[in-house]
Amino acid sequence: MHEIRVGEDLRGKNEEIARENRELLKKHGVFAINLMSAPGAGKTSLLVRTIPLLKEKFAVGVIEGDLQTSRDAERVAELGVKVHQIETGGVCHLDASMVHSALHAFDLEGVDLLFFENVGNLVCPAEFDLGEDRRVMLLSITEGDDKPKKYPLMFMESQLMILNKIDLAEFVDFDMEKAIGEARDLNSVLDVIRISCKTGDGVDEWVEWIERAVKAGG
Ligand SMILES: Nc1nc2c(ncn2[C@@H]2O[C@H](COP(=O)(O)OP(=O)(O)O)[C@@H](O)[C@H]2O)c(=O)[nH]1
Ligand SMILES: [Mg+2]
Repeated sequence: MHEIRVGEDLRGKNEEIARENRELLKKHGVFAINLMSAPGAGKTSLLVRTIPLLKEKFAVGVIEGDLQTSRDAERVAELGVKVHQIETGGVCHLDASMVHSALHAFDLEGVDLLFFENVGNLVCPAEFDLGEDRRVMLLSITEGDDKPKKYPLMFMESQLMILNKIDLAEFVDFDMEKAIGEARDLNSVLDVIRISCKTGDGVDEWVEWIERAVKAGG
């Protein structure tokens, strides 16, 4: 009973700070995308592929969430965009207060498109609003086509599912139609884009999705 109450308090507090983040981002004209997936699905690879294309159109910033190490932040910083690292020290997701501190460390006037690379985990990140405008989840086809049913919240809470690593399709038994069908049973308006961060297939479609989302606003 006690544990449940603590959980609810934490979540209520998170909602409050997420609202503040959303207002802060709006005030500075920043559009924010929260990228979520299991570890290794390709979040950093997607950013590395996409940022050079986006840099022509947007002032891009990235908040990198990692359990430990700043390796991803270093990979992204090499692309010449603003990066802020959050090391969660073992916490399995980013939360609104971590992002709040990071937003204050950023010069938001110099940013108009901000990505949050969440900690690799298909469960906890979906429970924490960070104040983002869109939620995007990656499912790599090496993870199995049964994931939507096993981790429903992540699929319900996202606006876009990216099916990544499609270059490996001939080597893995991943039924794309089944995975998409089961994800849309959970979320009938979920957009889907098939991508390979290795070959670049589908990356243009993803950039167009971002442009449409930014135009539509938060
Ligand atoms: N074959 C293939 N490998 C990929 C693709 N995207 C990412 N990877 C590899 O998957 C591993 C994990 O990628 P990473 O971007 O670090 O995943 P993250 O943990 O979600 O940030 C790396 O070895 C990448 O090179 C892809 O589209 N195809
Ligand atoms: Mg990463």
